[in-house]
Amino acid sequence: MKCLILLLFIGLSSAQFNSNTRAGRTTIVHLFEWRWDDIAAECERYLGPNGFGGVQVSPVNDHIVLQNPWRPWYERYQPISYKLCSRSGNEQQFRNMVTRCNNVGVYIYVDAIINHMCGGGGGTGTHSSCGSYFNANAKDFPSVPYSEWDFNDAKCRTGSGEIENYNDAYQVRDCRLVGLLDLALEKEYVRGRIVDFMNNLISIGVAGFRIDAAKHMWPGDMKAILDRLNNLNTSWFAGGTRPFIFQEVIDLGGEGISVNEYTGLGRVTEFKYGAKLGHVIRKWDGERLSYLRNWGEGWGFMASNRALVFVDNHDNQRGHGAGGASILTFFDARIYKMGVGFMLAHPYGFARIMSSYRWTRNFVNGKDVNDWIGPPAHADGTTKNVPINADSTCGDGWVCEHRWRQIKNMAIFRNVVDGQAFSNWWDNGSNQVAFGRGNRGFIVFNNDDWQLDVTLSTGLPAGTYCDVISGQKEGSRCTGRQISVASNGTARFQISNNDEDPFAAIHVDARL
Ligand code: QV4
Ligand code: CA
Repeated sequence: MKCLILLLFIGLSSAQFNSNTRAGRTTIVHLFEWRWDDIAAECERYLGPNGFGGVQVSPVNDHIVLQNPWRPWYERYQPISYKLCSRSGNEQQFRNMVTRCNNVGVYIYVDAIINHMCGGGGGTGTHSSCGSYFNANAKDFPSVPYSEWDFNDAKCRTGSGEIENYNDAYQVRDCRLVGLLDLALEKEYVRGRIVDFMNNLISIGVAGFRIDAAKHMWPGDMKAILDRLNNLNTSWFAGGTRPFIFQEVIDLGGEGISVNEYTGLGRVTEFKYGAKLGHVIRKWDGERLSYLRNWGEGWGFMASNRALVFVDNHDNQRGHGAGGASILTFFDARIYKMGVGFMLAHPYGFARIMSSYRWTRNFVNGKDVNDWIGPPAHADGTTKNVPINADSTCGDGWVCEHRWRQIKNMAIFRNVVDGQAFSNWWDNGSNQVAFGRGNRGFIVFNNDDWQLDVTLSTGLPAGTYCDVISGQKEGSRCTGRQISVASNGTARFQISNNDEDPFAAIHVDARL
């Protein structure tokens, strides 16, 4: 009996840490600001066939529409109600997307904005994506409905009503984050509205949630909400499946709030990961790739089975949030591909790939004053569709990092080596490193300023393999370099520091 209770407890408590992705699918991709119709098509034509596990979508609910600056991406982080009409499409389009993606085994993860509503200066009127009336000054959101009693201002004890000191946990949870009207999450009524919103999404078929601004909510309030979420829709998921939860908590160390307060509730974003990896690959502060030997917990990160990892996200790729200038993004494509390649080859954490749109940066005193620019849009503010070019890249300003050959192939690599141990590490004491994943895959990086030419133990069975970075296996031929693994498992690698991509990766599904 004791055993049974213990088993039940482990079963229940581990559930929300599980990504719910289909067996053999190990990554999700953030299709930032994509329209629902485009995501549905992408699931069917690209993500499903290439083994992606799911999509993090931009906020799904009714949000403010801002005109100064013109239609910034961040308007979607200012909820007006929990109706499902957003800049990405209406409710019917959202439902259609969830069904079509689920049907090809690519699951949907919703960015849930439950800490706050719009900014206190958001004015009054019907300038919301659903056209809902609201009055931000009076804290009146009749489409939920919320009224002034549902907000925190009385509890907040700073002079400005804003978070002024991140070392004071009370301010961080009870005051306004950049002026956003802060919800009183200890109120049963408020919890109920949020639970209804999230359970509605679960009934539609989503597989989990990114919890925005989790640091700004008391863990106890969050737990009360998360405990009331329903199991996933059994049209697609096994009975009793809990929603996957990953919480946005930025903890680079040295603040009043630690990720440890949240790791019991679900996974947590590991922001040290991208910040440190950026330093290593840029070779800043004396960092070098050889130091990655004990990457993961050895670097002071949270436990691997609690971490949601990413090289960049929609905030820190444009200087919002945390991480600073070290963050690797598509703007530095060559080193970005190495960073994402490293993340996808390495077993630490559950990995999310970023997929962005391009904007023109304009640095004034070190800050990009164009950090607000919204997605590619028509003159009336409607988001543009994502056109696919003949070479399978995207047009109209959509970057589609997930379609870059090297990144797509490394997402497949991660699936192929899933469950295999980190093995056969090698380094030259500088910036040339290699490691394997059991007997399923092997990767080699040359981030030094000279040639790499070395024979290494790969752990792989003998054979001729196609490097999935310089090319890929197509039918029985290889469009990139070929690597032969001898019967003792060794292979010679030669990677020039001038190669277009100075790394190589082989795995058992790319054997010729
Ligand atoms: C401004 C002033 C305030 C003033 C207010 C008056 O700065 O001092 O009180 O006007 O109304 C936008 C503007 C911001 C403006 C605010 C309210 O940029 O200047 O305040 O709106 O009108 C995104 C953007 C924010 C944006 C917000 C809401 O990054 O710039 O604010 O959306 O539109 C911390 C948190 C972390 C957070 C990170 C960015 O711990 O949780 O900052 N990350 C998440 C999301 C992020 C989002 C939010 C949280 C808020 O990933 O994208 O912020 O939902 O580290
Ligand atoms: Ca709060």
